[in-house]
Amino acid sequence: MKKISKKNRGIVLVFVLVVVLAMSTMVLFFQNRTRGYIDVLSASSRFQNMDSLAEIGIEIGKEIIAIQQSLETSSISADRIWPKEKIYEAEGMNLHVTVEDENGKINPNRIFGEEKGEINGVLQNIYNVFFAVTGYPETLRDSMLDWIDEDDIPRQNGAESFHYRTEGLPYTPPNRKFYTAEEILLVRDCTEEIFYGKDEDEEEKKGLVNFVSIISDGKINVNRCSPEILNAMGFTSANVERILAEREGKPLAERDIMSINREAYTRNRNAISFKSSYYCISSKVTDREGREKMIKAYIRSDDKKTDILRWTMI
Ligand SMILES: [Ca+2]
Repeated sequence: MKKISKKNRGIVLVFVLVVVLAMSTMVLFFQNRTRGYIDVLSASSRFQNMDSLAEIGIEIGKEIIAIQQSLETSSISADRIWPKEKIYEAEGMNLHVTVEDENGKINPNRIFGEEKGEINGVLQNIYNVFFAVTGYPETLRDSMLDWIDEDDIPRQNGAESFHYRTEGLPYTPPNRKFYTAEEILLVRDCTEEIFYGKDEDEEEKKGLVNFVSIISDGKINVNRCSPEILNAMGFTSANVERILAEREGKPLAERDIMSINREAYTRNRNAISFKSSYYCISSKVTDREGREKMIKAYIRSDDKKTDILRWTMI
């Protein structure tokens, strides 16, 4: 069991106390009813109680973001490895909180501007080269863009409604931005193995979900993104090594990246940032019987405030 901060431990304890109280009151109230009725009720209350713990997980995630944001700029000893993961145990339930930096990823939604036909060419180029660098299928690369773009004309390696109908699928591309990352699983040639990656123990490929965001502002934070994305921007392997080594000590600023590779930086400048404000918090609760509840919240957080942009319960 990992250490829980005093504040979090307090929250969890108060929460557990409330639930235990509520449950014992219920049991007392219904003690004369049939056993089966009580079982049904306690099972449903168990689910509510899992929901509440999952919501606490989101609050813990927001706290992690705030602490990390201040630590990483003020302390040289800050742990700058992302994503952040915390595991807690309470009353036989397991709470697993993961915080991912959405500005460390490529957002295909942002390749398309607000105006009709408006394209962010710099981001599109990073996206295309990224697929080449990592070896994900070109058909998936183009089909994801066809999924978003408003026309029904397939790209060279893409797929529009005709393809999905021919495959006998009950859906066609919605021609709008991805609403959740998991929606990518519906796109032509996206398998679970591609999306989630293979087993890490076997040191196999990382999943696409680690590189693609659907919520960020389209800027990629060079202080947090993966080496594969830096490669896709045109930084050489030697450049990438230097960036990773330097950003471990302190966040890089524009002048630092300029001194590493001015040409690559200048070409991608419009898609690069040095700070993050978009995050995804996943909070998963597992009970003794192995039942799971998961909440995923997309967050925008800057020095002034933290807002939940979108929230899904799985
Ligand atoms: Ca389309």
